[in-house]
Amino acid sequence: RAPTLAVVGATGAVGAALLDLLSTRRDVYGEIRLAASPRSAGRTLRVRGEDVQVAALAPEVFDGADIAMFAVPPAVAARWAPVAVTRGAVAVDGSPAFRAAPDVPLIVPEVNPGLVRDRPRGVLAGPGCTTLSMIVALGALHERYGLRELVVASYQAASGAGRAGTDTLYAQLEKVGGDRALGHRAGDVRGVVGDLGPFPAPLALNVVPWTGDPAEDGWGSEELSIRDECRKVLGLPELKVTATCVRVPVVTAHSVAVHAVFGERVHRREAQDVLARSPGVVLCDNPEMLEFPTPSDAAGTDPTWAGRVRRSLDDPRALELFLCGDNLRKGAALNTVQIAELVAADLTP
Ligand code: 2RA
Repeated sequence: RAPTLAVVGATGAVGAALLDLLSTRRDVYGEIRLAASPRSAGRTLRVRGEDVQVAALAPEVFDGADIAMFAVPPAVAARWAPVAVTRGAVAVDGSPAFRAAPDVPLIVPEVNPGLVRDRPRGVLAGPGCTTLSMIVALGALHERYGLRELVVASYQAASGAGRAGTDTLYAQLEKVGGDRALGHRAGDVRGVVGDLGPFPAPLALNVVPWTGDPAEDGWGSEELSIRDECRKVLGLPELKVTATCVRVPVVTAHSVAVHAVFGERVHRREAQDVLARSPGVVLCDNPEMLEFPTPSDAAGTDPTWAGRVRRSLDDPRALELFLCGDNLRKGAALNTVQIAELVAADLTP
């Protein structure tokens, strides 16, 4: 019997991407059920070309389900994933709720697919969208050269902060649009954008060197998460990772500038070949023709886009590169769908 899938959080932005992916990828499921908060229950959504009514999230949603996908805030996942497991499903969670738990594997199917079979709590997690914007390309380079150290700066899109982030960016852009007097004096943009939404400073006509919550010693939580997640996914608990997270006025698709140090000498052409041959990565690296990845070209697409590949001038073991990936697709929905497909294959005799 093909596995039964329950999708929890079907009505959010990531949920919409999930349903799109479930409708366009190879169909490995029998029944697909949709569930959401009581506020969104009762709506009808289209999946695999059929209308499916969204049920209110309740324990019975998981009865007979083999796999439960969660695209919900961490508190909801923390409460309901164990319920799904108790009712017999494997829970696949895209939220931060279980990422750091030592008994929950952190899966990126292109990098560590074998770990889906090891699920002591019945829960599998995927990393955050910023890690997912770079880890497929970095995993491929690690396999060839042996990664020793990462120094990264993110350029994170507004949609990473949810619908409130996107709404705030559009509202601010409307307020500053067309005013050529703006952006020349300290504080003039701040004076006109009004509501900052989820951001600590204006995002229109600006960049903001902060995402996540305050952590110790001046670090932001997202910067620490990137370090933890890269270490866990790559199986390198001692990997040196330094991240600086920056929000930019882009709607969708995160970008990351990477300085990666390896255990042996790297070669630009070979590194480009490694990236070009890696499933899930598209090499776009022809700077002479002004061809490189940009977030507006990566939005709405599935792969990690890799470009600006250079061997560091002062260290023959280090590469510089620029990566872009859609934070709602590979950064959230696609990774969850890929994990669930691996589980489906594992459950299907
Ligand atoms: C963001 N929370 O703020 C996301 C990253 N994980 O972009």
